[in-house]
Amino acid sequence: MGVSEELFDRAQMVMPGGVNSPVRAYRAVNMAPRFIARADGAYVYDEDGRRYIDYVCSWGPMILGHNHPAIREAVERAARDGLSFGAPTRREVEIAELIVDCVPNIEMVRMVNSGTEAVMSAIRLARGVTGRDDLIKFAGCYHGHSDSLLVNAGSSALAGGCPSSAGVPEDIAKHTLTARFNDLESVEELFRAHEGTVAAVIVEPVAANMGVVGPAEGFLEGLRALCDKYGALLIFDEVITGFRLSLGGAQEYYGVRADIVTFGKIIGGGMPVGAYCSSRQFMELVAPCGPVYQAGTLSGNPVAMAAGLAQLRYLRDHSGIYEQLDGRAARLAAGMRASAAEHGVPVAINRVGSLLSPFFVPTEVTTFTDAKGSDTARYARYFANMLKRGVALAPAQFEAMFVSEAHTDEIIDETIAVVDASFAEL
Ligand code: KE4
Repeated sequence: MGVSEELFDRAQMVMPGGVNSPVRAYRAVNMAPRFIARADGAYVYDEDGRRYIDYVCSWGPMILGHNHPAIREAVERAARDGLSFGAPTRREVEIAELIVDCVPNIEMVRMVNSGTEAVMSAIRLARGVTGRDDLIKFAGCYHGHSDSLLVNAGSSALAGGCPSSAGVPEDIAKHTLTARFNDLESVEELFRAHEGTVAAVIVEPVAANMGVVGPAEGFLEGLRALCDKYGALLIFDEVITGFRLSLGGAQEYYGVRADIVTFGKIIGGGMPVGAYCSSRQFMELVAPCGPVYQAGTLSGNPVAMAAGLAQLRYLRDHSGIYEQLDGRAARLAAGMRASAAEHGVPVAINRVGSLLSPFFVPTEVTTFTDAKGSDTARYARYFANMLKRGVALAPAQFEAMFVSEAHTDEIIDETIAVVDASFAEL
């Protein structure tokens, strides 16, 4: 029995599933989770001292790798001046100005403490702006755990068998309408059936919570057109894609403008931060300026802002990183495909920028239906093969691999070799 197993036994006595977020429990891969003691660069180290090349990257925030000196030093400096004041601070202004400078089509930012809170608030804003109640989301997309969004959700809600959570009143769930990702007709059907009642369409511009599934040609543009036609707002949930696909996120990457954009993960540099952003016209409906209420004790926390600022400033000042990450992820994907072909493993490797995921199916994966056809038992075996060889992946099929700046060419090559050995054993 290792230390992780001992800690897991204790954890399950005092925390649901022994974790503070379901996916970490490793239930989809049928093994005790690794308890991580520390991380540095591209590596995490478990409580037994084992080192893993990490492709979870805290589910996206660690785009520069772990323990980056610029971020660590910024946090240390900020912490020395106090942890939380419940008052406005300089760094909140600076990070809001930076986000407005980098991200197209937004004029104001409200900081919150998680992606869930950002999306929950964005939905409330859209309902406040339009005076409408209904929301269109896509089956298999995940937008955090607020009630309106736990309907046909992806990520661990899907993997854990509860894509529409218990505890969400029907009176709330009925306002969430579900369309099919990459199927514009399914969206227009809902608009026609709910004429004048849809406040917003919310989409992950790149679905990354069903595994990675990119938008079909014209899909995002089509959503923009349908929202304009039916008077609804388009919300891009960029909690994953924000500052990952490009400095300007998916709006810049695809050239499609959303009305409200949510962020999380990367903008916190590893600390708990989310944000929702829009035009001045819309954001000035948010308290204390207007009737849409939203608040938070630790929103804009000075230490969290220091971490986020350090990371976003680095990305702004090293914007060549996006081409670099794209190239490394492309090489990794190519290596995985070559190995799969050599070993006769039926797998589709989807990639968008530095996001990628394998689906163990013989066909391509361009829809949620395709993704759900993946052999999740084979994914579990693949996961275990990789873990025992020192590579830590998402412990569930319906997630993404995240490539960071710390994943050097040598580490990518090492990963490809481990993939090859793992595929050979599948
Ligand atoms: P958080 O509340 O977990 O910070 O963000 C929710 C969220 C919102 N929108 C998108 C597109 C997201 O991917 C997420 C959270 N992502 C998951 C990973 N699939 C977080 C990991 C977890 O749930 O533990």
